[in-house]
Amino acid sequence: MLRNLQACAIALFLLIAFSASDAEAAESCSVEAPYEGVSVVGIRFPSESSADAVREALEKICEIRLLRDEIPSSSDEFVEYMLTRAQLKQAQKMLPRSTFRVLIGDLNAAIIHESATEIAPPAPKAPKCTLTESSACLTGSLPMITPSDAIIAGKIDVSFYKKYHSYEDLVERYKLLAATYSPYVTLETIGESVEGRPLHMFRVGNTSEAKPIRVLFNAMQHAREWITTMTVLYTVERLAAEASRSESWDSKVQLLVVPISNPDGFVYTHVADRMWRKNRSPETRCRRSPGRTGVDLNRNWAKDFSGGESTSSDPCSDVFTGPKPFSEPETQALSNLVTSTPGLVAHIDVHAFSQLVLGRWSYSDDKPPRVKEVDELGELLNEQLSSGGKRYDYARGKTDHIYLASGVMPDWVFTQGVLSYTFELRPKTTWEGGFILPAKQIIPTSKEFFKAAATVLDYVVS
Ligand code: 0X9
Ligand code: ZN
Repeated sequence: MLRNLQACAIALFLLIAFSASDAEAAESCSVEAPYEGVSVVGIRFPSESSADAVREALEKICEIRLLRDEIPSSSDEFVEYMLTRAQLKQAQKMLPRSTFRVLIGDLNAAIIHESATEIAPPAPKAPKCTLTESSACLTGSLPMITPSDAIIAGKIDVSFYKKYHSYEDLVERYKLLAATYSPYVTLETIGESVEGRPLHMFRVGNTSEAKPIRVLFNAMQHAREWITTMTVLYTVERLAAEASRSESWDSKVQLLVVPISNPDGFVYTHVADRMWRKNRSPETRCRRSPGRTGVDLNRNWAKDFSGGESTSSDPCSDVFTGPKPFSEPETQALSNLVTSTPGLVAHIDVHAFSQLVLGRWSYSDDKPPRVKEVDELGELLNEQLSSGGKRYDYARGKTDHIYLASGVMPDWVFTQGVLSYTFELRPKTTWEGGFILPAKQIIPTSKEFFKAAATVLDYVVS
């Protein structure tokens, strides 16, 4: 009843606001980088029809842009939009104050602040390292780790993790790590991105087992989720530093880590649009806004491909599935890796944000096979992630914390007999920055992830 009344009130508001807003409607605008004057706003709709009306009114000013694809069926949730100044003004006119909340007042300022929170001293230029010239490379003045110290102390130089890095700096670090911790760590290439960048993979663990157990982590299918790469890289580095001096290193488990699953998208977030999510496939063009062309890699997998949950066949959409399952070289490389890796038993697809461990199916609320095992490990991982003082939650489906999604990686990996999870790292809410996590949180986030990583490795052995 109350909801109906609210819906009527909004409809009335809209009628009045529409006539008053012709001037704004004429104003041309788009929600695009560098996001000057853009806010992130959560709107609670009393009913689906009021949601449609509000969306329509905002679209008159500019194409509406969701922060991420979350159109909840239960209207109790806030749907989060990136709104231009004109759209925000319009929303303020149309909606009762209690139905919307400004979560990030100035997205552009948040992006600037993200990198500025930790000012690292300028690093001396690293010598160019290649995998084959490890010792020559390591004699130069290195900005990052002093390898022998790290090995002896079993510690890592964390200064690298005080800020986010460019693609080139990360690759430099990969090479340095592989050279430093050889033969415990090797760096391989599992394929190429649309734009021809190598898809790097670490193999961590120098096992002499004929049939080792293997675990796979991959990060950054979504380009804007910068924390994910920093976190898995920290984990490789710490595991290598600690395990390379331990007798028990030559164990039964080998860890495979793909730190950047979407390198083109990642580079694009640095040079053009910090909020970019998809890959950079030019194949199926977004005609009305060519800059938004790309495929959501985490909708391009074969399980329930193009199903009804959080997908779109519109190439402009952030959840565009692509033309067919595995149409993208990035998902082809990752899926080939899964099918061609003997002994693979567990997998984590690392994302941000919401502080969640997502087990079970993503595309449906049905219980998956092995549900007891899935939940048992999921809860354990969640406990470890939560041990750093931030609460994570283990989510079992739609009713729990996040929307369902079709065609995602962990669902397909699970069909290959591998226990598979999505992690959504810090922060918990958009209000805390959402995808824009201040750099000073890289190390704490990485530390809690490291604990969860160690737990998976223990779990699969026992
Ligand atoms: O939309 C996605 O692909 C994931 N969220 S993100 O903000 N990192 O983009 C969530 C996938 C949903 N998975 C499950 N419900 N298990
Ligand atoms: Zn993601």
